[in-house]
Amino acid sequence: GFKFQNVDFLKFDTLLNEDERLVRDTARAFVEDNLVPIIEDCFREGRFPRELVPQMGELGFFGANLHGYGCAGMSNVEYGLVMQELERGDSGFRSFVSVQSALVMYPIYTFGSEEQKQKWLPDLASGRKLGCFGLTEPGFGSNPGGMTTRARKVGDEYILNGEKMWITSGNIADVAIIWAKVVDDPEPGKETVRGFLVETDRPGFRADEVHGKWSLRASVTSGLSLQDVHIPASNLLPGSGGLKSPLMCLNQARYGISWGAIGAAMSCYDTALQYAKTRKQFRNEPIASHQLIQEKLVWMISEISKAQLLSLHAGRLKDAGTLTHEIISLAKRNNVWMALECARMARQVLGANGITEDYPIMRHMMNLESVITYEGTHDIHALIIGGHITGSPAF
Ligand code: TGC
Ligand code: FAD
Repeated sequence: GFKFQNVDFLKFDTLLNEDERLVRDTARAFVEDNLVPIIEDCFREGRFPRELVPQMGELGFFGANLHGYGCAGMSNVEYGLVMQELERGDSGFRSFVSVQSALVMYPIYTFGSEEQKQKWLPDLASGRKLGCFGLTEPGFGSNPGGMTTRARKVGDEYILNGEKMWITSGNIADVAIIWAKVVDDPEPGKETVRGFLVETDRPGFRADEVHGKWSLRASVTSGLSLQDVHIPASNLLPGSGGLKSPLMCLNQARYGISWGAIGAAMSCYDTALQYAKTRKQFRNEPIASHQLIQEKLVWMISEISKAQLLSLHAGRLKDAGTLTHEIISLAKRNNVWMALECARMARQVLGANGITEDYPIMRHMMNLESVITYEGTHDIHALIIGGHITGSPAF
């Protein structure tokens, strides 16, 4: 592989303030020094590099855009730039941080009681404790509102039953945020989706790792089973209520993914550019001098540049409190798609070398096949945007 050279066609750095550049450069150095040297081995071996967790906690990467409780209190643009750099390393590695931050810490921060926040957030921020987020079920992926997991209130406990599938970090989590329909809530015969803190050592809770993935191999993915899991009533996230609550968590994660995908695309583009400048064919000149190679490189840098502006705009809106979930859908959908196209083009620029683990491209490509599916598939985001602009939901 090649040492990463900054990708900045648009003088994008002039749109960032000093703090934002500092955070980005810190995350970049962390990834170069710690993740890049081991990630190919991790991916091949199907191993999550857990040894990097304490250092990430010290750098403030977990719950980076939350305030207090040991969190770094970064702006949303800074948080996005961290995600970009982590995914420049590996999408699976970034997924781990997305889940810990956007899908575990954010719901505790937003829907939790003061006691729950004090108990969990500092340990999750430091990485002493890890979490997972259980929304998807074997029969309900794009349509989580159909979930069959149920919680029944019995005395001062809830009893949970159900199955969750495709749960990132399921086998390494100390705590699972489980979304379930509470029966007879708010009145007999009705049901409301709510979030629960489920410690993973509770009797009846089981996590089984998914094997045979050709994507996100450096990330743990699990099926969860809950059979008569008793939890104290105080483990309910009291501010949660309705499908809107998990969807609010997804907004945080999808926003981060829009930045992360730029990182994966940058890695592919930078590799292809450096390769094209050195590889010679036909005229004894680098393949970078051929028009068709240039066209691919130009497509990539054009799309990366547009994606940077899109995510930065979304981040500025988020910092101003005016970002909508439809804009997030547009950014997630566009940027993951463009990253996957970049990976496919970059792979071709490298010819046969492109299929090996000597370069990061094929790994990014395989990873991005998950990223374009999770957190709302490419097509589901089209339907979210389409429903918004036409007023006719087409699900
Ligand atoms: P619908 O009737 O449209 O909405 C229910 C209620 O929620 C509101 N709402 C939102 N609120 C906040 N943020 C959003 N993004 C929201 N979208 C909708 C909506 O206004 C409504 O509120 P109210 O007050 O009227 O009740 O619900 P629906 O059942 O028709 O479903 C709509 C749909 C398709 C948008 C949704 O279900 C969806 O997004 N499906 C995709 C599922 C998904 O993304 N799952 C992700 C699982 S987690 C994961 O993949 C982690 S990967 C690891 C990593 O992050 O790296
Ligand atoms: P389906 O919903 O079955 O969709 C299959 C196809 O049908 C897709 O192309 C979809 O776009 C299309 N489709 C569905 N409905 C419609 C429609 N109405 N109109 C047109 N087309 C439609 N979930 C969690 O809760 N927590 C996690 O931590 C988590 N991590 C994940 C990690 C990985 C590696 C992966 C791959 C998934 C993860 N997921 C997680 C699950 C992920 O969110 C779901 O896979 C995703 O929401 C899609 O659901 P599905 O796979 O069941 O596909």
